[in-house]
Amino acid sequence: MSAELWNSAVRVLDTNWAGDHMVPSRRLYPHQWSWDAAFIAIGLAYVNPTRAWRDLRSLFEAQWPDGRVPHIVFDPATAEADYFPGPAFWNVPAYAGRAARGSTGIVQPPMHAIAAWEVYRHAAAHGANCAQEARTELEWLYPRLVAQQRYLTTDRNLGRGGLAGIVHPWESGLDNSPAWDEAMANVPADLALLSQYRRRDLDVSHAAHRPTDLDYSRYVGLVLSYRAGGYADDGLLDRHALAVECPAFNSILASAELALAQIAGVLGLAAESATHRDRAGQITTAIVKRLWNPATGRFHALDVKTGKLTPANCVSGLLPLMLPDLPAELVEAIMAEMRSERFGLPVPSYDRTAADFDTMRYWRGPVWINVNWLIRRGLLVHGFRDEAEDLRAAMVRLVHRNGHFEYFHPTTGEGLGAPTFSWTAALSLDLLADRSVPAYSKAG
Ligand code: 9WN
Repeated sequence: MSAELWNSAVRVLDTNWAGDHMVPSRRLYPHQWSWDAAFIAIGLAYVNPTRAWRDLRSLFEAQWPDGRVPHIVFDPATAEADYFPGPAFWNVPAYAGRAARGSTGIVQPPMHAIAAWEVYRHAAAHGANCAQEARTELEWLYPRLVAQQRYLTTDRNLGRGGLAGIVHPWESGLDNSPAWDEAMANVPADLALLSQYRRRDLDVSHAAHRPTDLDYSRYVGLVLSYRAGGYADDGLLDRHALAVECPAFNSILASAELALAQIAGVLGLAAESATHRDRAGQITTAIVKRLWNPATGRFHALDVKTGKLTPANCVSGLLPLMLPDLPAELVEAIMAEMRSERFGLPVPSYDRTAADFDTMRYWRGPVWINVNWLIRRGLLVHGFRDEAEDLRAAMVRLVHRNGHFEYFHPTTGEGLGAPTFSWTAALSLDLLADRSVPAYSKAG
């Protein structure tokens, strides 16, 4: 089974390679996506580390002068009509020597320091040339990864509580999650926008799987609002209709600091390494202080505009398990939630018992491999080795039986969305290689 799965994963990654970057899927997502590139690099490290580094480099070459890493880097060879909203809609000005309309102006979860560290750790296995390449790439990436963290922890500290706020559901990577429903209800929905700007996702996927028109009109409106202010973050909270703090995004933000601590250590930057560890601790403390709800015993997203925690019980609330310094009773609470009938392994994107749990629709029920990969990492960080192994086996089975789909039906396992999806293939390689050593255990 594993050779077959391995080979099929490699084929997907070969098909989706576009010269200097990987597309998540040829038809549905024909550009480069930010957090996809990180998950993809983690898998490419086993079969083609040079491509893993190239993909990360292509993404960071599009980094903005303020440090933000755009959620999509547009491929100039792809027609405007092939993805909506495309380069003309975002209308990003030229920056740092790059042509105008080269990227979007929003971000995605900062998975890249974690990816860079994972690729570096594996490169040594490919011999001296790869080890040298890894060192060079790590040196190139390090200041850029630091700038990315600076942007998120400073310019995006919209709630002034030490966490990064996101201003569009697409920034979460968990786009259509019920976690945003309450906050999105306060965002004006202008359905007329969809006659002006036509959705293209519905041409290449099922309407029943994708966000509704009402959601999409809000997505489009939020981009127009951010764009109107030149994608500036000063005073954004007052003029923009959405600002939320997501437990998953911020857990990745803290984990990125831990990865940077490792990277700085390898680069001989001992003082910086200590600073990154401190920052990880500070973000962890802020996550607990701001996003934990003692009444529900769960982590929730915070609506920064209203100051209220949103009620939905989503997979994002389980991701603080990635944090090594999470207090033991909160680790236990997450584990109890995960083991309950509301979730289970592999973990669905939303509480299975919720009245609006939807087995098909984007981030409202189906299983995603990248999120489960992060959960497995959390299980390993806290020493839950048996469950980590169960989850690894469940993910491998799911992909082997159903294919390298974008996401999976949470009860039947049927593959849904794009059929040859890059991060599913890439993370399958990592899962098959089965590195069960926790990267950041409490013992260090
Ligand atoms: C919008 C590319 C991206 C992923 C996201 C996923 C989906 C885009 C969309 O696809 O988002 O960015 O059109 O729905 O939700 O996590 O990065 O694979």
